[in-house]
Amino acid sequence: MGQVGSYDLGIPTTPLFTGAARELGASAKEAGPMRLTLILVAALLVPSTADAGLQEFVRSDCNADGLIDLGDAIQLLNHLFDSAPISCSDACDGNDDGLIDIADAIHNLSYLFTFGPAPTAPFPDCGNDPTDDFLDCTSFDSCSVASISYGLDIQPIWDAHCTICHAPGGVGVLFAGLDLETDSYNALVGVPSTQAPLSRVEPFDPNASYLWHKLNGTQLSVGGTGQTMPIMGPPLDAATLALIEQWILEGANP
Ligand code: HEC
Ligand SMILES: [Ca+2]
Ligand SMILES: [Ca+2]
Ligand SMILES: [Ca+2]
Repeated sequence: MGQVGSYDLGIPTTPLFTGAARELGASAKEAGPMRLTLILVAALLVPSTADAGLQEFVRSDCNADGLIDLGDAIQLLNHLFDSAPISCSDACDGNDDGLIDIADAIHNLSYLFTFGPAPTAPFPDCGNDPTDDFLDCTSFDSCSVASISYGLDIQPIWDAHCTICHAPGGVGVLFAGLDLETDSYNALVGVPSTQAPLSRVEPFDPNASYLWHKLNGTQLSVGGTGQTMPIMGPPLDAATLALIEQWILEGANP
């Protein structure tokens, strides 16, 4: 067992097995030959169905942000050449051959830019991997079931703390153009701020959401201006802020 790799174990180098070895390569390099052997043996003993996890994903969305774009190819290349971590290897396997390699980046780019074939299922909706392999998907946030309801959980916060100013005729509408009473969801999500070069709410990204900075007093750090919200009222308590943060992290769903 001193030898390392698939050959001395008498295992044929099927694409599936090569995939497992490549995936394990980065961590095994530091761990040394003995450890690598153990990992390889362990990988062989795991029945291939163990990989059919419950975490749903969208193929080709390698950085799991809910969008298929250039960022996915970049994430993949960073992973291959710089060992950048990925939370869902299955999603990065754009051509679904059980390997994460440069062919997936090419598949992704040719789909985006030259009308190449679309990724196979699960795509474009969330789902499980229909073809078994050694790749893992430990987490994929944009396919997790949202637990926060905008109408039930978030709007009541605005009603209690904000609409005294942010309703038609109020100073928050007059001076910042933000109505949090009438159709507040569509006034926030993906809508540019009137004060800073950010969206008011950017799904999945509190730090790119100007509203989040206005609530935390960090509006100046992102090129914004004015008071911390709510003006005149006490700041929102930690639990309320955490709820708003979670809502944004889950994708700012309606
Ligand atoms: C007492 C009135 C008042 C209250 C209460 C208030 N605001 Fe404001 N809000 C303003 C005014 C006036 C501005 C513009 C001047 C400034 O930013 O200081 C503003 C600006 C904003 C902006 C910037 C909008 C943009 O497009 O850049 C956001 C976001 C905001 N408020 C959110 C809130 C939230 C959320 C609450 C409740 C937690 C709240 N405000 C409570 C008066 C208020
Ligand atoms: Ca993506
Ligand atoms: Ca692949
Ligand atoms: Ca697969």
